[in-house]
Amino acid sequence: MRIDVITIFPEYLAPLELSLIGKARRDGLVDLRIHQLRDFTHDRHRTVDDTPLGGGAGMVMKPEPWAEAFAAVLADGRAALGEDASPLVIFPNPAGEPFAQATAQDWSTRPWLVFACGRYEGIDERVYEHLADAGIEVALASLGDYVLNGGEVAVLAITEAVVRLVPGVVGNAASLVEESHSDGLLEYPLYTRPAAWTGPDGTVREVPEVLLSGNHARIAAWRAEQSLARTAERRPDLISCREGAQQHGAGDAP
Ligand code: 6GU
Repeated sequence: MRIDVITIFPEYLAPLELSLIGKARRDGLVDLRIHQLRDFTHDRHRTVDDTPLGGGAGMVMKPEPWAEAFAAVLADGRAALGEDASPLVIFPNPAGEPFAQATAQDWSTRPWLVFACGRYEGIDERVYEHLADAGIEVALASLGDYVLNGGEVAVLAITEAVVRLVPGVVGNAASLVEESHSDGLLEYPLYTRPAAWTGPDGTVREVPEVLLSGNHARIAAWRAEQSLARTAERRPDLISCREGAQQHGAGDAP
């Protein structure tokens, strides 16, 4: 998979050298390239923003550097992946569609993602029109209902969620199956040794007996029940979502 990131703060993306994503890059599973948007300006101050037309607070990102950056990144990617290759261009944006595990699953199968990090109040609307008219698939993605200063932190989160699903990146693929959100529910509680733990306050806390029973059917049933109870408590919205999906025939027999 190839990933390009266009940003005015390349240093913000330094953590993509570390841990699982760093290893995936070194192993050749992900070709991740970071581009400085200011390299596509032509004035002495390397200007990427201007005041909003029509008035208003803050600044808006100018279209010209973005168009030049996309042209360069598209040419570079096509030289590597083939002239017919076309990326999914993702704009992290609090006004985007919610990014969720299903989105991560989808994007992990794409050969080429381009992240475009906006700053200030946003990017001139004509940049989106220009890409769509050029036949390029565009997505606006939001991490949740709050505002960050720019797209960079969202790119860190989205890239981590996507890249760990690329085959070969997580050593034990089974660990991706039972985690939170993989089946639309939150994960069940986890325990390890010791089976009876004496905490610093002297309280002895025991692991639920069923987990020591060796009865795999009972354990699976207990975990399913815990997942459901925990989801109902913390994320009732996910339960109504599942009921909606079932009513709409998602689980129906053929
Ligand atoms: Cl993707 N970007 C920004 N700037 N703020 C956000 C966000 C994204 N998701 C939630 N807040």
